Amino acid sequence: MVKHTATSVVTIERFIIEQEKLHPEATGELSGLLYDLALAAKMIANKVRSAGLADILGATDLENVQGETQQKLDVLANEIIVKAVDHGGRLCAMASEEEPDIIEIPENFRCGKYCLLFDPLDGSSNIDVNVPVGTIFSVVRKITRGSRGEMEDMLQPGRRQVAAGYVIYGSSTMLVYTTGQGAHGFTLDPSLGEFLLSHPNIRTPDVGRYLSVNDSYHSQWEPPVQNLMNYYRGQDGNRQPMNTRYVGSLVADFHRNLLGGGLFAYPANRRNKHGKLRLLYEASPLSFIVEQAGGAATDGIQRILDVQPTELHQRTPLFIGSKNDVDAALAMLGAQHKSGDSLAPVGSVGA
Ligand code: P6P
Repeated sequence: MVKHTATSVVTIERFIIEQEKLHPEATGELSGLLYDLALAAKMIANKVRSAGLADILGATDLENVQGETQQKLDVLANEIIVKAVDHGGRLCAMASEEEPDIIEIPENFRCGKYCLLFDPLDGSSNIDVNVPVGTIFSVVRKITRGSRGEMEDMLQPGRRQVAAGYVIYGSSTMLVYTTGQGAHGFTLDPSLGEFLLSHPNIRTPDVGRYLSVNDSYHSQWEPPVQNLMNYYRGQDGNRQPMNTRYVGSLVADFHRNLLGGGLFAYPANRRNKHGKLRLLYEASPLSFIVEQAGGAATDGIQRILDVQPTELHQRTPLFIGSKNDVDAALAMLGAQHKSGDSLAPVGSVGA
């Protein structure tokens, strides 16, 4: 494998081609899909950057499957991704946070062997106040017979992913992805319109500096979760206190912690009994990336990548980031689950 450093000028397209060479059996379909996703990211970045100027700020009167008012940029980002990938012949179906059901490939387009699941614009409630937002995507192979994708193809555990990535539209636009050969970051050079390799082989520190959690739910967490957060804050004397950093935009919080070391937690609480974040197109892809960077991710009971999905938009509790800190979550929450005590299982997964 060619070892790249951040100083070599490598476009994402060239990097994808070199990665493809690591798989002699590769047909180039996955590479083509990744190119299309990089193009979609550039198009969404353009819209996000100009959102303050054009009349696309603010909510539409549409509601998405989550019952949330759709931000206009959400709608645009969803359309951009679908139109960028639906005709390339690499996909047999798609699923989006913004659409209730599977997105079929139009009859007049050829179907391929992959399924794409994505959150087109995560954190969209932050759009109007200029807080970084992000796109998250996950790619799995079709496992059912026939040419068109089915729900069974979508409901695969995260360990079956063949690729995962996110785009953060922040002070710069970055795309981070993995195909199982490490996690690699590319920064968009707006003057070239190219994603250039800036963070080859990302490694996340074993011990986190930052704790990203919404403390306003503290009273709604089960006691083991409260104890875990006190541990992270050094209140029980067993750990150097972590600094709290919480943007309220998953991709922004995750990205900072990936590079600097940290733990992002969205536990189940009385308001979100199964957590708030989505398994298939938020927790699973970010878990694939963090494990490729030496980190870990759990729902409090098991590895996120081992969770067997049952519904397209199911939610999951999420503890993700530096390995030692995720191990602490498993030790303190998994024990509660193993003891079978009366508390509701913290990592219980459901719709
Ligand atoms: P809360 C944004 O709405 C989002 O889906 C994630 O991006 C973010 O991490 C989380 O919700 C924030 O949720 O309940 O802390 O506002």
